[in-house]
Amino acid sequence: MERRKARENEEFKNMTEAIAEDIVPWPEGFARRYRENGLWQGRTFDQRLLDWAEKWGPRLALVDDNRRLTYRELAEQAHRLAAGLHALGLRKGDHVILQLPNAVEFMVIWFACQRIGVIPIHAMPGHRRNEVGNLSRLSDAVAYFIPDRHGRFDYRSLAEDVKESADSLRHIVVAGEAGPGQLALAALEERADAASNATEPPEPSDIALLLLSGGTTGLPKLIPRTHDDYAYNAHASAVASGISGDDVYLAVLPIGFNFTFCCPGVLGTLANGGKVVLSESPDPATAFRWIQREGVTVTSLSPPLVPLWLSEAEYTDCDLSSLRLLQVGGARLADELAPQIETVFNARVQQVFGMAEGLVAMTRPDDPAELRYTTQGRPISPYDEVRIVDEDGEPSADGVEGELYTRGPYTLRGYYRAPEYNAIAFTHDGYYRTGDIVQRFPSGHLAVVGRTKEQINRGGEKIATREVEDHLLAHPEVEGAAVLGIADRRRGERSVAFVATRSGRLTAADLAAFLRERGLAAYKFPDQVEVVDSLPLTTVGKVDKNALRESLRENREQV
Ligand code: OOB
Repeated sequence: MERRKARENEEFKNMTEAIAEDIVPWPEGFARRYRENGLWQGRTFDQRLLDWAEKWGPRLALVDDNRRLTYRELAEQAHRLAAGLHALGLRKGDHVILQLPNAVEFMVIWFACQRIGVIPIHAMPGHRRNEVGNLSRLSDAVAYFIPDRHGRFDYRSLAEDVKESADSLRHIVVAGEAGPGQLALAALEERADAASNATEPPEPSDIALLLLSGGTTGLPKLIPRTHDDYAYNAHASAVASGISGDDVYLAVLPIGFNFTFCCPGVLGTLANGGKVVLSESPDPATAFRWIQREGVTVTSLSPPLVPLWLSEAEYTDCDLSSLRLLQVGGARLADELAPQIETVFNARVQQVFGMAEGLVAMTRPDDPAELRYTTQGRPISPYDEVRIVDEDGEPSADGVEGELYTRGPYTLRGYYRAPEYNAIAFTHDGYYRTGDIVQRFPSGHLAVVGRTKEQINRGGEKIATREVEDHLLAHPEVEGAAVLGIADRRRGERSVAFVATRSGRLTAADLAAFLRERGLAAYKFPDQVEVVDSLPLTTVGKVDKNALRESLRENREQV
């Protein structure tokens, strides 16, 4: 255990760049413009929650399998927990990791943090020791919030494991039954001290949360989002989706995902006095029962769920007639599925092309069918600036595809603690290089046609190929590793690992066991492993991924 801890710490240190500047703010001129034009409203999330509780007190805000909370109850519970967190020693600017399923607790903890300026980091349910450990070390997180068990996985032992190699983690807080040395969330609420009311609240321009980037490097990147910018993201998304107080939003994708949380998702619905229903599973049978029971009007899916929902809809006895808008995003939706969604659900499809880094594009419910079905929408804000460039970074001619660069009122200006990476991820005038290849139509709508970044999009789940390669290379029998994404009917893309080994004895199962031992999230395990004697190189000595891709094609043709 000690050796592993030392190794993981060492590996992390070697890979982390010199930490100079934590956060890159918007230049003053931009910030002033966003404020003067009312985009940034100068309210923190705690102030907003209080406003909502005042306006819509007795209305239902949140519903899950076990609880139904009104706006007033949500505010009261968040405030009580904020006092409990304060009594525990959490202070403004502290980082905490949230890894909870879709349940009311997520929101109570989130708003409790906002009240005292504690910054939540949204981890995904599938993340394991590698991801949570790296996040903790990068952010010096002091607390880690987990369920006891979820989806047959015990998060309490994961937390113990993470704690071994993350020195900053002082508290493991468990929604449910705590393990030895861990704290039960319910007990925390009772600890409340009044002193939290006296602490200095956060500023609207402060960081409210850190989101995880899909990543292109060996290590995770964190995205700072301020109260001002994130509230605007929720607002502009809600306008583009036509959200009102009559809407009922169903969260089926993980709540910590930016799409589900803020586009317009949970926050955009709450900001308008609607009701949010939290489903523990995206399975259509479960979701359809929610739709019928709560009168759901809007939900969001990733593309691989669409065929499952379409086929279940043919047999279901549930009444789905309340549904008016079905959002799909995170990966490219096949053109032929979009019209099917509208026919089968008698609802509008809304394509959403977004990123944790900021920019969100959406088709609008009243766009012509052609645009709704074949594009990924146009930016949600008139202040979003979009540039499409060729390989030299020069503007592409109109309609010609190129890499998408963007900056705007809710798009980051730099990753957290990553000055060296920031130097390449942004242009000198602050545009974020998205790594997405898009085509822009005269209406401003974008179609995502490819990618320059070293990333696999496995049905919405992002995998940095470099990260998986680094883990494979740590295996003593592995001499070379190359991971690439290939087209897959169900997920859009799947991952293939080419592994060079002298012994030739390695199997896919050996490698999966090895990656599990290293604590890598299972969705990053290669879907297919090809053991080879050596990897082909380009003339400059890099692994020739095009040749590998070609060899897969040839193999397939021979079968
Ligand atoms: C969303 O956020 P991330 O951070 O997990 O991933 C962002 C990347 C984009 O840069 C793009 O490569 C891809 O995911 N992407 C899409 C897409 N939506 C996202 N590619 C094609 N078509 C789409 N509709 O995935 C995300 C965040 C907020 C809202 C929606 C999605």
